[in-house]
Amino acid sequence: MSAKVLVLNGPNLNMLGTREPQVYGSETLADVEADCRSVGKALGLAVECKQSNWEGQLIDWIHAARGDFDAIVINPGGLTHTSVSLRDALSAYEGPVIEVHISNIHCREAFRHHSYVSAVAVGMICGLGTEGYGLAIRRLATLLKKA
Ligand code: CA2
Repeated sequence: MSAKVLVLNGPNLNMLGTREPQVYGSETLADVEADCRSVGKALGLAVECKQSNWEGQLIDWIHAARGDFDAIVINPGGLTHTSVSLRDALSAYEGPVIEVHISNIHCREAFRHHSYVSAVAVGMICGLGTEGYGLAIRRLATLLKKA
């Protein structure tokens, strides 16, 4: 049976491709999710993608992922910089987590420089555009093979 990877996107990422292309590129969320599924398929992983604008919904999905998904890729959007609760949920998840940001959060406003999530992730990719998601899935394929 294929290992399962959950790709989570947080608040406002449903707006991808509709505004601020200079920051977030021109791909839509549907494009990004299709790319994640296709990278996963090529690596023998089953990839499921979900997006919510609600912190509690993301937390519920992370709880439900325990025992169901082998790994998580998450772009928590603005919750990255604010949410202790999201970090606590990820910390209780037993599999590897990779944090992804489309933009380079360190080149932006000071309030984006700190992430509550990074400390509970095996790694973080930022500033590589939407390609970061596929790269995160590649790394998880390596980690899951080793496990
Ligand atoms: O660079 C990233 O991926 C971010 O996680 C995106 C968040 C931002 O708050 C983080 O600091 C960095 C914002 C997501 C908003 O996405 C939009 C996309 C297109 C149009 C409007 C918003």
